[in-house]
Amino acid sequence: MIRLTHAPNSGLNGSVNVPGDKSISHRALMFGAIANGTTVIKNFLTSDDVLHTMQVFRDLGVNIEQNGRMVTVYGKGINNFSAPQQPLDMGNSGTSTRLLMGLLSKQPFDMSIIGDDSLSKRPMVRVSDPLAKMGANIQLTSNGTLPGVIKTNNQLLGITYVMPVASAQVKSAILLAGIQAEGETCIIEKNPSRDHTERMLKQFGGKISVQDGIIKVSRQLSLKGQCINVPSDISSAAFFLVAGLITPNSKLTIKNVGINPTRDGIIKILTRMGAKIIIDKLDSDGEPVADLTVTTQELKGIEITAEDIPSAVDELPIIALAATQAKGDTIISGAEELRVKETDRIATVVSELRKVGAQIDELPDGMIIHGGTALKVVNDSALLLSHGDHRIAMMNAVAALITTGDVVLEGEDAMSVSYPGFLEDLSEVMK
Ligand code: SPQ
Repeated sequence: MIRLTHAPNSGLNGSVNVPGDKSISHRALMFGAIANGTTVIKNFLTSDDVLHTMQVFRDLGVNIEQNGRMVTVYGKGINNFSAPQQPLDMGNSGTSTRLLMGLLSKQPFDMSIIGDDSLSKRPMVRVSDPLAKMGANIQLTSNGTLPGVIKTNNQLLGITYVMPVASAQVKSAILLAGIQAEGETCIIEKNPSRDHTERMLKQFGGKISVQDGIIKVSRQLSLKGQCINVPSDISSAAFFLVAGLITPNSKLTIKNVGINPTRDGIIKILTRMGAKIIIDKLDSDGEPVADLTVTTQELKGIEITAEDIPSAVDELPIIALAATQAKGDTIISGAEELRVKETDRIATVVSELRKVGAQIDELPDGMIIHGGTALKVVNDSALLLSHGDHRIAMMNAVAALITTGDVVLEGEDAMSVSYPGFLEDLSEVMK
């Protein structure tokens, strides 16, 4: 439990290097492990989720060296893993679980998979079902959740799969099985989700075709180790973008942020809300990157609908906080996926922001945020909860910056899932 800090009258100022991208760090480990030869990953995110993926590969016999944010993976090729001696522990990480179900769906031994309480409530059938159609055998609980077992399997067949929900994790699981399958695997996406897996497969020398929402891969087992520069995580940068916009007298630059067009919904949404974000593009050899600068600005309420969601899905909690400070109402719809994240993020955003006076109505698939509310604790002090969810913990810390009255946060440890050191970085820009 910690007491959260209010922003000083001089605002938030300076520049921030947020840590490496979580989605890309997971994938760099995965491709590094199944490639032949050495992969060097720079600006690797050393957060709890990604360290769980790293431990899984060590349990499978892959040699991985870590020196701070530099990681070296000695790839074995996909057919040379060793049977793990204990269950593969995914911790809190949906990305590890779902992508690894696909990647490990054709191995000559059984693997038990477990996760923490939150992960053990999240839906996994969305991945095990299409993988079963390809020939995989993944056993889950009767609720379709972890714990599970990825059973021994020696054959996968390509499928054509129309994505029922926009999900990079489902898409990536099928692609990672598809590169081991006989025949072609074809995925049809109506609303594009983040494409880091597709980009990284190419970077490792793989073949993939992506056109008009149709993604095709076939069997390819000779990927080559690479050097991967991980950009800073736009989902972590989002907290500073919003903090800089809503805290009086602020000017913040967030350095070297990944601005992949399938991830940059936060920039587009805040721009539609009236924010001027200076985007200074930088040279890069992989994913596009830029320095982003914001100053305190007036925002206006907007409508955020289903097609906006995939590229900003993890940023909706902090966008909801920004909307409490905008002029007019913000309506978020088509965001029912938020209900199956680390927490039900519609319920947890509404419950926590209401404690500091925000006016929010909960909808089945989103929320209506009534803007222009000066945040203040409702009684003498507010006890905000992270509910064990990193993004809710950080949203609470940013809300506290502009809240009148004492704000205490329970469960701040959750931040280490994606951003260890968040509170330290925040206090640096308050000096
Ligand atoms: O890994 P996890 O727990 O699912 O993490 C979250 C997050 O907030 O960091 C979601 F709760 O990010 C997902 C994201 O929501 C990471 C991800 C990826 O790396 O492929 C894709 C998104 O999930 P989905 O279900 O839309 O595919």
